[in-house]
Amino acid sequence: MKRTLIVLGLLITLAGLTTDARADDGYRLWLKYDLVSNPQKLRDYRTSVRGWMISGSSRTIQAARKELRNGLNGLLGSEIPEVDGIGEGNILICGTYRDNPLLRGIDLKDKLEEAGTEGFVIMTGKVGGKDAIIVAANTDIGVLHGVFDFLRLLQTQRDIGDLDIVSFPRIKLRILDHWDNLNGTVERGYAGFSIWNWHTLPVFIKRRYIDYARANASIGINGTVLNSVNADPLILTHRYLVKVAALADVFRPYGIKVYLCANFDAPITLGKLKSASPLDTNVRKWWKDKADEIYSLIPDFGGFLVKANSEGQPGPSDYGLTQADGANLLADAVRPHGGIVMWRAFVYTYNPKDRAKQACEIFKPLDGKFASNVLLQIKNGPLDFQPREPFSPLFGAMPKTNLMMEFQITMEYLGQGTSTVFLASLFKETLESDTYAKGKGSTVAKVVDGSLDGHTLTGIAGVSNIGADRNWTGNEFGQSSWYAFGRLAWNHDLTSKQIADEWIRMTFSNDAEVVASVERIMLESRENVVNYMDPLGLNMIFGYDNHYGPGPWVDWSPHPDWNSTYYHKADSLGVGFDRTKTGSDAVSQYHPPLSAEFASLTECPLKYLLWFHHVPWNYQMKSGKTLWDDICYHYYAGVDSVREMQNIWNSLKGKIDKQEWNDEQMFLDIQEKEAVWWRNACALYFQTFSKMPIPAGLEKPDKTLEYYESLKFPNAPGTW
Ligand code: BDP
Repeated sequence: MKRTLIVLGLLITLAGLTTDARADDGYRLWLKYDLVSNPQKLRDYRTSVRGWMISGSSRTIQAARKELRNGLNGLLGSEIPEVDGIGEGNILICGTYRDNPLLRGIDLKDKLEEAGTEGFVIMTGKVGGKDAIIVAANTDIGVLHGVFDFLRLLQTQRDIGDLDIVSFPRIKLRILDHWDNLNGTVERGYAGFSIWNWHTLPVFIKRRYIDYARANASIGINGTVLNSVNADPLILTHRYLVKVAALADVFRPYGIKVYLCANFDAPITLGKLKSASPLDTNVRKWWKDKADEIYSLIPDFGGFLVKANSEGQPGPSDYGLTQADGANLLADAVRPHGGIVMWRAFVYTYNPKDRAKQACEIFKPLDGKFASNVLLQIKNGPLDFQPREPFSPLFGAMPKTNLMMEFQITMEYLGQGTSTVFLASLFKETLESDTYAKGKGSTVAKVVDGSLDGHTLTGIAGVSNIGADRNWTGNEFGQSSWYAFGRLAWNHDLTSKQIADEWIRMTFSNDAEVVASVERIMLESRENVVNYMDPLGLNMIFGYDNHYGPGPWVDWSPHPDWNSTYYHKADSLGVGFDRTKTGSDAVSQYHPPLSAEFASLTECPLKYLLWFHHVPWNYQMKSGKTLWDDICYHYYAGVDSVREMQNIWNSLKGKIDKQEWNDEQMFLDIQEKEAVWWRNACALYFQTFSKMPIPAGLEKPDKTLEYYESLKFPNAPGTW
């Protein structure tokens, strides 16, 4: 009896240990490959995939082989053999047309033509008279993308009985921009230090670099900019380039090219030249030599990303030259090697009238002046990654220029690392906006994918939210926005709901209740944060420097356009920025009929009301409420919805991995407190102008405005 008890005790302890050991820390991202939970599906999959084969021997095919082995064995719960023939059938056959003779018996010509260089075909069919599933592509990287997509079908428990998929990217360059500094910190990073360890490179290759490449390849990302836009010129020294080459080598099999942010003054700081002027022949030679050096180390180097004449960065304006002159200087240097330049449109100097107009004023006259290997990289809104902005009017204003999108995945202005916000809704809102550049239907997506103006060099970038935290993004939900960025870059027709559904199934569970509940949290999350931070088109009312928390009162900056008061313009009459003809006239940067719609107080979409109009506090809204009451209700609804997110999450206890559930519960707790902080601080601050009471029935702020104004966060992450 005693022995039985001891054994029992031991078993219980072991079980406890095993459970703990299995607690998920989020490192595996959406590539978990845990056993398929639905028994019927598991049986189907085991019947359809009795074995698998993949042809070719490149490093890319080796990576795909490894992924298949781990993926299938994990998902199907037993070793699925790699075979060398079709045997009795029900084999998964992967490869290029060129490398796999078995595929030549099937008519794949049209499908493969559609798939292009990075896409793939997945179909069920007969090979040698036997049932098979085929993952075919024109290139090895296409095969790898197809393998990831096939595994996704199993991970999300789709039916694989009758597959007929052709998938290809709509946008050519799908890039993550890291704002990582060489000292290991990350500008606006909320998930710990940089994942690049520059000190131990080029020799030490962290497992994480490979997993980074796998994750990106699984969603079709094909480029990475390794360093911050506020670029340290040192990255271009030989010492660092060797390290960059080591990373490029890790990423190459996964179809990911490396790019670097270049500092425009590098010829001065590194080359000891007197000037960095594009007109100076020594400067031109310096960049050409530098490009030659880079390409000798990294033959497939992608090119440069440049922030010039913005927030203290050097640039061509220092020499009285245009942004195009600057971009073309670097473009000339990389052109012989097939490289490109992504030149940022985030350029502004202090403008007392309206900073939101500047990018258009600077760049529109330069349409047609950029070299063919330059892309102009434009932030989604005219200002700066706010929780909500209308799309930048540059999309639709420069038909002769390659225009690329820049989104921010790291949530500098959207609750940073502590909030749960699924950004697909924000990305989709911008991409689906109609510019009317060539009449109705001229969406931003069509500008970016090149179809509107016939461009083939197209691109989309997302400022990364990845850091050294074990789960990559700090808050695990941050992974969903990284995932969404890649999926939309590949196919912007996917809906936010489809993407959320995939991510939840791969990350948490295929259980119907979990999927539906988490989907609700995710799909509403962006609007919730807008409501308690920046309702009705308010923007830029953040804490100074760190951009953490509310700071509508900030009015002391030496840069007047870094003050919140510059943007909300609250006074005794009302609130909001008049961008109509009576104000800055930014509305006229949009095409009709949008310009007229935005300019009209009654027609302007409510979500942009205070972006375009200075509206009286007692203005009667369509809802029947005064503007003041409406603002208050939005702030309060924002807090209520975070509480609702908490309720939904709490209802999932026991249905999601314990550690993942606990972590999110704590993050939601922080978010609820932050939402209340935002609501109270903003309501009290704007009340000093409106002089109107917070509507009856709403809980009153429990602290004073002075209290909120006194809060300081000197060590908040990501501080500049
Ligand atoms: C702002 C960030 C700043 C970046 C800048 C940029 O606060 O850290 O350097 O954007 O995009 O939003 O260059």
